[in-house]
Amino acid sequence: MIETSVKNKLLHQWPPKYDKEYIPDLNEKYWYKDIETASREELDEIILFKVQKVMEHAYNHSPFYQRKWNKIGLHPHDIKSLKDFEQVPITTKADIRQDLEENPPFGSNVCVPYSEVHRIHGTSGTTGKPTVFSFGKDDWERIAHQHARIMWSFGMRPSDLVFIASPLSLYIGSWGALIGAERLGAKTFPFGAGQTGQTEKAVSWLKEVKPTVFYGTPSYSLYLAEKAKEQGVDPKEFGFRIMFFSGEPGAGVRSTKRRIEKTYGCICIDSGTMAEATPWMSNTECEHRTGVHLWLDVVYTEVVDKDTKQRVPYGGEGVPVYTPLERTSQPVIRFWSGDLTTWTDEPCPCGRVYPRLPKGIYGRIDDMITVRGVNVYASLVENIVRSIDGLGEEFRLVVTRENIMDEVTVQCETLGTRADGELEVQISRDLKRETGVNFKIKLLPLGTLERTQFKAKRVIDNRDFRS
Ligand code: 8LE
Repeated sequence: MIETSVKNKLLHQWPPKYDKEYIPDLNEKYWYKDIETASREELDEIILFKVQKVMEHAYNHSPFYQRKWNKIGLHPHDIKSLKDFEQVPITTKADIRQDLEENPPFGSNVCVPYSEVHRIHGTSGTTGKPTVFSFGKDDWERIAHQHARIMWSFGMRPSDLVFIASPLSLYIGSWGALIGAERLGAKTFPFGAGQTGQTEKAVSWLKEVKPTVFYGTPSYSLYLAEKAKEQGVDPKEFGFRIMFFSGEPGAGVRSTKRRIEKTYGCICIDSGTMAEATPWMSNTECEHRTGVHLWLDVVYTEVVDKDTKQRVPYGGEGVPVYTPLERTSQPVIRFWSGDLTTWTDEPCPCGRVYPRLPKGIYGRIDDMITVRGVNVYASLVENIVRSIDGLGEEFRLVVTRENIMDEVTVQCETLGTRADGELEVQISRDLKRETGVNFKIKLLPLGTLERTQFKAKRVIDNRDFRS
């Protein structure tokens, strides 16, 4: 079945109503060819229409945004171009947290009546008050639809069986992957992760059931591979065709991507924005894996300077700021991610109009360590550690301050196949070449560092800033 002229509809209808039964012809490359291969001008026209509508909706239904915008005399009617939109104030996690404190339990930004709330989710963070998310049913269906559409772009089809290997609780990642796969018509296996003994069980289930697609965190996939090998199973035996990831850097780090693809014999797809910006798959690689595409008609993503907050040109480095364009139940407008990336509008062989983050998201502003004036991200070290023969996958960066000098020790595990001295020299030389900084190296036996079944925390900052 072909749905005609979606582009035209998107310029006249908000929130958009999509055909619930539609899927493209099986050998069709695009879900909505007319949008995905539109010109940049046509895409911007759709984005502007949706930006205006979602702002109007927020202004009419969200006391949170009314307060925020009234304070500075901003009205959605003032936004006549995407350039105007760049002046709309940013919304931060702290703003949302404060609102939740003042308006418990759901905050003052839920724009549908309580009776229409369909799903409650939350952040899985361990510090502070968790953030609560309320999704209306229509939003939930639109999220599923957009995720299905994006999954199509990396080659998922209804004949696939998708193994979901991340926690099926508060974490919106697992649910977003699940409902997208269901909407696409694929079979799903919501296995979960995080319980004691679950990974060993995963190995035997995978051998039997043979899912064709995997979803989880990159750290977890490497841990699963380790567990499989311990049981004498080659991870290639699972038969994954596609493995897609969100939640942390890794799938966009060159050497990690290569390791995952080699270990499993699959293609490795990077994806993911933030829970608040759901549909979080709006940043996702296509089958060509040239970096995540920004599906701008789904979530309007801008990359802005971390200090001035002004948009950076293509080629520049900055912080992604997200505006989901179809959310009626809990819209967020220009949501600050705190992540770091670079973007480009150079074409991709897939032919889509969407710009890309060629290196994905490679760091967080608050996780970046500045060592003697040089900015160092865990993912940069990851890229080097995982490209060196003789090292395991796991590593840590431990930062200490001796007198007034910062020292960073890179701890990594050896496979025992090469002499320690030789490895130390290579690690230090490669790190120095990439970063210009001298690191201390500490080699540990395989299996020493703690593994995670979810998102890894690899930077340990032991500096005491009080003295
Ligand atoms: C580099 C996107 C989702 C639902 O999987 C998720 O992890 O959302 P959550 O829990 O709100 O965490 C968002 C943060 O995880 C981002 O700000 C970023 O720091 C990190 N993150 C998520 N996906 C990626 C990522 N970092 N690459 C990714 N693909």
